[in-house]
Amino acid sequence: MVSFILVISRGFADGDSETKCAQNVNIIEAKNSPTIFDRILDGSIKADIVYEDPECLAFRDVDPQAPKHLLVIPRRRITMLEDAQNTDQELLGHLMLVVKKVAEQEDLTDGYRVVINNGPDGGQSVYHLHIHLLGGRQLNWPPG
Ligand code: DGP
Repeated sequence: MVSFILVISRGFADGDSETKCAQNVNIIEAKNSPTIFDRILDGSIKADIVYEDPECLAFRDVDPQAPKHLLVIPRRRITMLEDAQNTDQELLGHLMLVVKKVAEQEDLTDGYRVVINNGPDGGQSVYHLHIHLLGGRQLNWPPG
């Protein structure tokens, strides 16, 4: 009986580690490939840009999850939050202040939500760090 349970649980563990392994390969590939945001930054793909400065860009999300859904991205690529370094501190602080500025610009006077998706479990799909700014409706908690 004990060995039966061990076999079953080992089976699940192997399945899990295979999935994690495939995810890691995908992340390495994603981190080493250009992203769609590079093309927005170089102007080869159009975006509805609402703010820009020498450090960053803010534009409307192509697949909005709220009446107002914007993305703030650094021009210099950091693939994901977990790859940020101490030397990125000033840039990260700047991005947060730009989020605040864009929220004011978009008249989000009743509040808003700021989200960074990190990695597969966080739902990150574009491996160029970006901050989601969502507002214009009551947002639910917890998020899905
Ligand atoms: P995330 O899942 O956190 O990696 O969010 C990536 C977001 O990027 C997602 O909400 C959709 C948005 N997005 C993807 N491709 C484009 C695009 O070509 N243009 C714009 N404006 N947004 C995009």
